[in-house]
Amino acid sequence: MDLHRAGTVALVGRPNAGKSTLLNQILGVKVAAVADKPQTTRNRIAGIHSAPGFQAILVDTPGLHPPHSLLNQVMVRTARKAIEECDVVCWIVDGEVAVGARSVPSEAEAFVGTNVLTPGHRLVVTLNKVDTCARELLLPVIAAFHAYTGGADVVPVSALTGENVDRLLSVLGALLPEGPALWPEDQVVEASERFVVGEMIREKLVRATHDELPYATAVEVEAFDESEREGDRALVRIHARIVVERASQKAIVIGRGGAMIKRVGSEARRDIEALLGCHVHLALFVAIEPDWTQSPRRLRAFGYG
Ligand SMILES: Nc1nc2c(ncn2[C@@H]2O[C@H](COP(=O)(O)OP(=O)(O)OP(=O)(O)O)[C@@H](O)[C@H]2O)c(=O)[nH]1
Ligand SMILES: [Mg+2]
Repeated sequence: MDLHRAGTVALVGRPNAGKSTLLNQILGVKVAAVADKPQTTRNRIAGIHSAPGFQAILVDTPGLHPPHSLLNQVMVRTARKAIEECDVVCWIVDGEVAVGARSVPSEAEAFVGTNVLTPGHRLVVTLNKVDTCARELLLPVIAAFHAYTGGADVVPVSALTGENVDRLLSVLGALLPEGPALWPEDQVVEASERFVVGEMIREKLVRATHDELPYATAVEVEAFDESEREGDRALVRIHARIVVERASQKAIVIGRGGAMIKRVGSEARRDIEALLGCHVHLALFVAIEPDWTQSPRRLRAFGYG
C-alpha cells in the first residue's frame, strides 16, 4: 500500500497575491475573506484538504509587507510564525504583477523571498492569476523564480478559475511528511464557524467601502444562537458588532438612511447561509473605539496576534 502523507502548508505572499482565493478554490467553499484590496486577511486561518493519499492543512496568512501600524506588525508576525511552523511553504506570486515588473523577483517580492527562503523548509512557488497573462510572458518568470529559489517547483495556476490547481495540490502533497490524517475527512476548516462568520461580514465591508476605512474596521460576533438550528426551518441568530475608530467612519458604515449597513448585512447573510446550511438572522451594530488598531489589548480581543 502507498504511504499516507499529512502536514501543514503555509500560503504566503505579498498582499493581494490571491492566497485566500486559492484557499477557497481548493476547499470548494468560501472560508476566507477575499477583496481587491491589500491586507484583507489579518489572521491565520487554516483549511483542510483531504485527498486520496494525503491530507494538507492549508494555512492562509496575512500578506507580507514592510509593517507600519501595530496591527500591521501583528499581521506580519502571524505570517512569519506560520512559515516557521509549517512543513511546506507555498509562496504565492501575483503573475500579472510579475510579468510587468522590471526585475524578477521585484524588490517587493524579494521581501517575501527573504522570509520564505529559510533552510529546512520545502518550498513551492505558485505563479497565480495566469488567466490574465500571455503564456509566452510567463515562461521567463517561471525560470527566474526557479533559479532564485535554488530549484523549487514553480507551478502556474489560476486561483480564480481553478486552472492547474490539481497539479499544485499533487506537488504540495508529495512534499508533506509521512503520517496519518490529522483531521476527520469531512472537516473543512480549523477555525470556528463564529470566526468565519465575522470574516464574511468584514469582507463585505472591505469590498463596499473605500480608502482608509477597511483598515479601521474590525468585526466582533457577540452572539451566535444555535438553539433553532435543528429541523426543517433551521435558523441561526447572529449579532455582530462592527468596530470603527471615528464617528465619521461610523457614518460611512451606516450609509445614507442605513443603506450601506443594510447592503453589507444582506450580502454577508447570503455567504453565511451557504456556510451554515440554514437560514440566518443577522443583526449588525456599529461601535466607535478610538485607536483600537494601536491597542495590544483590543487587537488580542479581536483575535489578532
Ligand atoms: N484574475 C485573477 N484574479 C485573482 C486570482 N486570484 C485572486 N484574484 C483576485 O485578486 C484579489 C486579491 O485576492 P485575495 O485572495 O484577497 O488575495 P490575498 O493574497 O489573500 O490578499 P491579502 O489577504 O490582502 O494578503 C481579489 O480581487 C481576487 O479576486 C486569479 O487567479 N486570477
Ligand atoms: Mg487574504
